[in-house]
Amino acid sequence: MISLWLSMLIVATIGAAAQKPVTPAVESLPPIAELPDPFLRDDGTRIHSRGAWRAQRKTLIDTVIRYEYGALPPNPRNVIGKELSSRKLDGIDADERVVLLTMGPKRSIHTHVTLTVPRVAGPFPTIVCGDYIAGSSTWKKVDPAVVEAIVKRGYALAEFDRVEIAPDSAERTGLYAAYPAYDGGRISAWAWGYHRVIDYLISLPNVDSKRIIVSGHSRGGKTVLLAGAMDERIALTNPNDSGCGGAGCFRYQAAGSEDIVAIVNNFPYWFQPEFGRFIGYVDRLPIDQHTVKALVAPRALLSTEALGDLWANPEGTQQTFVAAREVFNFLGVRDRIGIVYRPGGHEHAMTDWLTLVDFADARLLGKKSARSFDELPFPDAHRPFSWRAPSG
Ligand code: GTR
Repeated sequence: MISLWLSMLIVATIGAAAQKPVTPAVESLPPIAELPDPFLRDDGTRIHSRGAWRAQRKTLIDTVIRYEYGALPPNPRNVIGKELSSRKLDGIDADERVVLLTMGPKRSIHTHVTLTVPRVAGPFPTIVCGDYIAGSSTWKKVDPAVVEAIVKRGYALAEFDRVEIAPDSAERTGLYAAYPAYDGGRISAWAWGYHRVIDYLISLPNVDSKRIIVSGHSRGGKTVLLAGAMDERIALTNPNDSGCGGAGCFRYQAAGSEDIVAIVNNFPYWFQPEFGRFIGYVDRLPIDQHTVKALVAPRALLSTEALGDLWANPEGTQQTFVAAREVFNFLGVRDRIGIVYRPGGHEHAMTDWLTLVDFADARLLGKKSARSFDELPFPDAHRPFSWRAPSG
């Protein structure tokens, strides 16, 4: 009898441990109809001084990680780069080096980095993009015309393959094989990949370690938003058409846009394993995507968006911009958050890259610019939040 009772207890305990509920009872979380107030502490009081933001940001990071994406693996502090090839590019005044990075336990995780650097004296602000996926017809190397434009403006470009870090599927290869107990989603795993590529880049003399820029498209844009939110070495974060789970909004869903049901049904493995519990309960999310944007402050954030990309919720993305700007405002860096819409659909277009370089010139290099980076295409009358930055 005792042994039966004991074995039942063991089974129950193992079962509970295996389930590890991250979001135990979504139904019991308080509903928050509007975009949650990022200045509100867990104890119900609001922060009032800029000095309190650091601790508040830390709490918000924990909340975002816990409820939405899942934790990033630890920093292995062992990234090594091995040059595989080096050449002068045809017709562009730049050198291209392909470097194999290895990292993690037994250095079993790898990614290839293609680094394009102008042939003049550096160091250069460097744009990191993880969207160059070997063998993919969709996720290709940045177009040579774009590379040329970036290099001519005095920037270096480091492209890597995020899928070598972790597969875009539920398969447990790459980072997931190296850390068998790891259960964060792919967006976290890929963001970790960005951080490891940056570990390598900042060791290079011709990379300006104070001006690291991350840029990515769509699911790659969701990834850079999280990467930039979590890593203060990143000076400028640029999600492009990143939509649901990126710069978009869960609570403000314009017609035709991707919602939590669609994204969790199609890509459950992008998020922490229990994120799907919020289906039907997005008002119980303690955060929304403006919170993730706010974590980037006081560093720079530019979202580049397309008016015709309805699936990516351009209107909801404006709402998260307006809400996150309250935090940038509060910290005295209102112009470090930007949003730029172009006509057209879902792509990482030349004009998006040029907008990024214009914004970087102005906000990272202090160059004079006549361009504004906050022209809002949608009426700003009905904001889905009533709070404002504390007056301090
Ligand atoms: C879509 C997905 C989007 C976006 C896109 C992409 O299928 O619904 O969230 O990430 O893929 O990455 O191109």
